[in-house]
Amino acid sequence: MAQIEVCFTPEQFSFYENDDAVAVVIDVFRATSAMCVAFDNGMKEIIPVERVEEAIDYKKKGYLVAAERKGEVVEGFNLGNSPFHYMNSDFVGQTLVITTTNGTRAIKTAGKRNEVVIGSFLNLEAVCTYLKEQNKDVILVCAGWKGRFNLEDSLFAGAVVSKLMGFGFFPEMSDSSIACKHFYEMASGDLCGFLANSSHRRRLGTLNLDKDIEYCLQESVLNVLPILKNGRLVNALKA
Ligand code: 3SL
Repeated sequence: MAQIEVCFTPEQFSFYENDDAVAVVIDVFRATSAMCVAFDNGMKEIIPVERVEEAIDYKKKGYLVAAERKGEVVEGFNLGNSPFHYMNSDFVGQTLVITTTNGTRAIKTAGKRNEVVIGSFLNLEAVCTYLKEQNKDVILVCAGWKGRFNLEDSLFAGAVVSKLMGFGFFPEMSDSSIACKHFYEMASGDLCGFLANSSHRRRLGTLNLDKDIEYCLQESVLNVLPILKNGRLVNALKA
């Protein structure tokens, strides 16, 4: 029977020794949500990089590059991590290079060993449909915040567990997946309210990014499935 586990920070990923599992990388606020929006608006591929210096090198080579630190667009760049930056038909067929505080690090960490799929509330259904079809072990990898647990990524992990069960797929649960499922079931119906006092929600709130928060908490509104292939994310559902 397939197992499902939640890894709460990229720093803990090495403890989850399971090369055959599908790793779903989660950064609800906001990296993986923004990536889903970019693909929904026709982006051809996304190259995640860990360091701002790498992003600068790509920019010098003429690439379209986004960089976020502390929730803000890094000086010298025009694009950051807001889903609203990517609601634009100018991106059709383009390649984006992106670095974010935690999200791109989580992708790079998981991608060294496992198949990587990008998850956010926005593409919840597409992710769960894929996981059910694969019938493999799953590691839900939360980006967290600088090595710490966060609530919104864990909520999404719980949403995946809950939805898979709704699809009639019953993986072997770990304590982490049971806990996250409970979180999600407590919050379901008012995700925004449940997260009212969460650290990242407060952090983004001070930057006047409440509309990003509300946008990122919509469930299954985008039919995209970003997967990592040779260091680049592509939309597996693109016709
Ligand atoms: O940590 C990250 O990768 C970001 O998504 C953080 S923020 O939402 O842009 O603050």
